[in-house]
Amino acid sequence: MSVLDQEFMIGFIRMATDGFEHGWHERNGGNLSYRMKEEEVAAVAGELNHDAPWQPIGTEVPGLAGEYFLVTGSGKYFRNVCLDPAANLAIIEIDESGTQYKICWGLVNGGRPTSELPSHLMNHEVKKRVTNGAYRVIYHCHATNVIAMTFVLPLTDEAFTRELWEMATECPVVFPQGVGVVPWMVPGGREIGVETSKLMEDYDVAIWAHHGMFCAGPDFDITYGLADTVEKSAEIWIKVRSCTPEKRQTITPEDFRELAPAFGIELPEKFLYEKH
Ligand code: 2HA
Ligand code: ZN
Repeated sequence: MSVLDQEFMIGFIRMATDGFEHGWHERNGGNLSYRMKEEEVAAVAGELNHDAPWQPIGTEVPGLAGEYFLVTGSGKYFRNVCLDPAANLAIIEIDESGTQYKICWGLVNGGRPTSELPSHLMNHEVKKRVTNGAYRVIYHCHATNVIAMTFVLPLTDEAFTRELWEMATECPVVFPQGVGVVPWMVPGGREIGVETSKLMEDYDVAIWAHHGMFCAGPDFDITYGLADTVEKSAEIWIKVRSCTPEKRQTITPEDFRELAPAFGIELPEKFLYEKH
């Protein structure tokens, strides 16, 4: 079975297409990466080419030594992924020091892995460690309403988590750890990756002010569903704020405390502060 027929490839392409259709990937915006399972690497081994030169990642991820990732290409459009995966995606291998990568498949018309490779790999390294290898997907999208919120709310984990939770009862169930926020920073480098990956120690969602968000998860469904849930909540928040400066009623800290045991989740008290 060819690389293009593999289940992980089909899931990856579907997620890229869904994200584009949702309006979160204008032009070359956003990027996606998937840490392949050993058996998936073995299944496509005959199509991987190891002749390309090693290239610097721009950061160190020793926890990912020897891993293989399917990633979107830098400057490539999510819109085009489903039409020509081999031109817009790459499978890369990480070297034994965790400082270099090599393109083993894809980008057939040239190119490099996503410009956010340092952030993706640093997030993967944290998530692989804290989930004992369960998490495999890192997704960066330019979700419209989440970006809009970063012009209005204070850029704190507490403010964003609480407002997003209040907008839909399912939200604290879907992301009980809350969300982290990175202030505006230059994208594409190691520094923003360091700040984002620190947040990934605690959260599955990191919001980049005036830019977008990163989501992490074990598979494509859960990671895409997380981004979708956060963005829908942000859309409700923007709609409410567009109607009125103050909510007339909402889900209260007491309501959240009642919800938590009913759903078998723990909601950190730092998000259940009294307002005003
Ligand atoms: O253009 O989204 O953050 C790709 C990006 C950079
Ligand atoms: Zn971006």
